[in-house]
Amino acid sequence: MNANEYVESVIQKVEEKNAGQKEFLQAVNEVLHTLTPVIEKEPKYMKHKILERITEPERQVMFRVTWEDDNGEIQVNRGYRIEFNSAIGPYKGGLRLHPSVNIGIIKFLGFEQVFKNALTTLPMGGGKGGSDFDPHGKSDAEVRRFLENFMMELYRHIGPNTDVPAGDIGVGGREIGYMFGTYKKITDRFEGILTGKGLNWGGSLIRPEATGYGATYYLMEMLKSKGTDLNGKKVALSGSGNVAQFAAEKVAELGGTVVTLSDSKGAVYLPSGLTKEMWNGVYETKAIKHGRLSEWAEKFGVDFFPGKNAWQVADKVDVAFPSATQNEITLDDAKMLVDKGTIAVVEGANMPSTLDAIKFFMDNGVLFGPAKAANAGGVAVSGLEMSQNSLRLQWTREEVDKRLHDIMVSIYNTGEYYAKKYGHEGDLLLGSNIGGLVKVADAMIDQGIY
Ligand code: NDP
Ligand code: 2IT
Repeated sequence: MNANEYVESVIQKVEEKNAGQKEFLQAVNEVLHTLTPVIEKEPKYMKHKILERITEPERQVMFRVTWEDDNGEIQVNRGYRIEFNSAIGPYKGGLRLHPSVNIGIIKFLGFEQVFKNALTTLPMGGGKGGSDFDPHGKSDAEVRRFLENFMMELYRHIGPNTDVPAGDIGVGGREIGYMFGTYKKITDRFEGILTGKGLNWGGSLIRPEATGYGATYYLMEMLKSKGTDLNGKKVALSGSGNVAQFAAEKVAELGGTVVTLSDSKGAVYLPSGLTKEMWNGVYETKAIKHGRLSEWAEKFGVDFFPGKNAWQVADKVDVAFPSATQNEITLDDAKMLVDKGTIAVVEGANMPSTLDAIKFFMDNGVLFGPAKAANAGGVAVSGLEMSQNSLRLQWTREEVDKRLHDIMVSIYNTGEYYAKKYGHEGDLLLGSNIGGLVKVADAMIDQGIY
């Protein structure tokens, strides 16, 4: 069997075993197809059945979460924790709370996380979890009661050297706090079982900012490779949550103009850019009050376009910076972005571009910064939070930001290096996938057959 046949045969087996898990199958297709050149040159990966092993989670936990809403009515949700791969360190990855969450979504996220975490240079395996609980419109007390019950099961599967969850969509500082408090109450142990903790109780400076800042640092490396930077560039951001907020802040700081933001209800267009005052308002509306972008738009006298996405509302886009959710850039969106002048796409969200959209960008010479490299800054600073917890120390803002910046440059260089080494110079998707694979696969081989 040659490398190509091997890759196709594994994809086929994964499709048979995981029928209906469309996001997971999409992620596997995207990654495995880029690995052919390394499989061809390194027969050990086929011999050790690395692709069969790396696409099968080590452990999958699914559980019932029962809680009481404010009317005293009993509600039932489903919880997940998928411990995907621990070859290079404890399972690490976020928890997502969104009504769309199902096994296929958590598996795609866990699979991506394995490669992403390997790229960070830090010793972290990959995992992901969450629930189909919808935080929108829930009171603070309902969110707390849900999370207490969620942690009553999750606590037995996690630990500072076993599995360390963090935030993702719908999980920020408030949620991490409720979960940490519950874990402590159950176990009587104060330990680093979650990252994204509050600064007074073991959190790291720069963790809230890390994904958005890190993706912007990565974007700067992409632009530098073409002899340019962010000055005068119009940047279309999607989402208005954690990643979008801090991407917006850093883009503006480095000379770019943030022309769009969005949420699940619609988008805003800001032809002259997001000001500092507007940014403060977004942070207050979304991060503190858990409100809607339309409320912010009304307050600041900005037009809100219901049902539209960020790509549709902007007239001109130099850089597209998807930071909301998966598959938010379809082929049609990609064509529209290229028509609007897009020269670079940097993925703040996980798998925001469909496979045909990615191909279209690459075929049209658009610089493409793939999610598992570009948005790895969040988990990287989570890794630094774990280091600080182990040392029982807290580093300064400057120290963490510098380490984050260095890690993002290293991730960019790894992608470039492997793309060139395997004959696809400039293809950061292929280079990053191969870079992540070789680290994890070699560790798996070293550790025997398991
Ligand atoms: P938040 O919950 O803070 O924000 C999510 C944003 O995306 C909100 O504006 C939300 O709108 C919007 N959104 C969510 N789902 C949809 C949907 N189905 N359609 C349209 N818009 C949607 O999450 P984060 O900012 O943390 O996460 C954003 C993305 O970044 C995700 O893909 C996540 O996996 C990824 N990521 C996050 C990291 C982190 O450290 N937080 C690290 C690396 C990647 P609304 O408010 O209306 O729901
Ligand atoms: O997708 C991601 O990398 C995250 N949601 C962050 C995970 C983490 O453990 O910080």
